[in-house]
Amino acid sequence: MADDDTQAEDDIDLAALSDEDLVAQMHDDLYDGLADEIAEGTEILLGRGWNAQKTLNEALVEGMRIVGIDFRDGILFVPEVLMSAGAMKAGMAILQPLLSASNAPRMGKIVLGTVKGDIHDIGKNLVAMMLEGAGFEVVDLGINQSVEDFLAALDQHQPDIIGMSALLTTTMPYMKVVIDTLAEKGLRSDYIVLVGGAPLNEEFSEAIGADAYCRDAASAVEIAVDQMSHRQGSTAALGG
Ligand code: B1M
Repeated sequence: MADDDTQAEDDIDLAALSDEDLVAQMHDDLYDGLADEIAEGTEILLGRGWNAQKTLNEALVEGMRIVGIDFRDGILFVPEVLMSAGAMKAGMAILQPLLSASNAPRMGKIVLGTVKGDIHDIGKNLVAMMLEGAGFEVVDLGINQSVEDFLAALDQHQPDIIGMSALLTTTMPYMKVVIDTLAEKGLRSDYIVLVGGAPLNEEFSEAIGADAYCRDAASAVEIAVDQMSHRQGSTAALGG
C-alpha cells in the first residue's frame, strides 16, 4: 500500500463506521496486515453486541478468504500473507476467551496438531478454541508434527480424540502415515481420529481411514460431540 493510502488509513475512525462499513474496512485491514486496526475493529464489533462467532466469521474468516484468493492468484506473496495472518491472530486473541469460555461439562480430551511439513495453524487454532468452548480439554501440539510427536502425545495425554490439520495437498497424505502407524501398533481403535483443512474432503477422510472429516471449526465440535456420544454408548453397551 502506498504511503498516501497508509496516511488515509490512519485517518479512518473505525468507531464512526456503520457495521457493514466497519466489516468491509476490516477485510481491507486484514489484507494489509494491520494488526492494531483488526484488534480495534474486533473490540468495536463486540462492543456493539456482536457475538464472538459472528465477528469471527464475518470480519476475520471472510477477510482471510479474500487474502487466500489473491495469494492463490499470485497477487499477494508469503511475507504479505504472514502479515495478514498476524492481523488475524490479533483479532482471534481477543475472541479466544469468549470462544473458549464454557461451563459445559467435560466432553473428552483431544490431541490436536498440524501435520509434518505444514506450518498453517490459524484454522487449527480456531478448532482448538471452539472445542474448548464446547467443554473439550484440548492439547494443542502446534505445527509440523511428526508421527512420533503424535505418538508421544497420545502416550503422555491419553486423549479420546486425535485431530489433525493440513492445508497443503502435499502434506495431507501425511495424515495417512499417522493413521497407518496407529494401526500397525494396534492402537487405531483406541482413538477417534478427526481430520480437517481446506484441501480435504469426506472422500479423502474415508480413504485414509479417519473417523470423520470436519469442514470447519463448528462442524469439528458437532462431530466430536457426536463421536464421543457414540463411543460412550458403545462402551456402555459393552459394560465398559
Ligand atoms: Co499458505 N497456502 N502456504 N500460508 N495459505 C494456502 C493453504 C493455499 C491454498 C493458498 C493458495 O494458493 N490459494 C496454498 C495451498 C495450495 C495447495 O496445497 N493446493 C498455500 C501455499 C501454496 C503455501 C506455501 C507453499 C507458499 C509458499 O511458500 N510458496 C507455504 C507453505 C508453508 C508450509 O506450511 N510448509 C504457505 C505459507 C503460508 C503462510 C505462512 C504465509 C500463512 C500461514 C500462517 C499461519 O497459519 N500461521 C499462509 C496462509 C495464511 C494461507 C491461506 C491464505 C489462509 C489459510 C487460513 O488461515 N485460512 C491459505 C488459502 C486458503 O486456505 N484459502 C493458504 C483461514 C482458516 C480459518 O481456515 O485453515 O481452512 P482453514 O481452517 C478451517 C477448516 O479448514 C477447518 O476448520 C478451520 C476453521 O473453520 N480445519 C479443521 C482446519 N484444520 C482442522 C483440523 C481439524 C478440524 C477442522 O481437526 C479435527
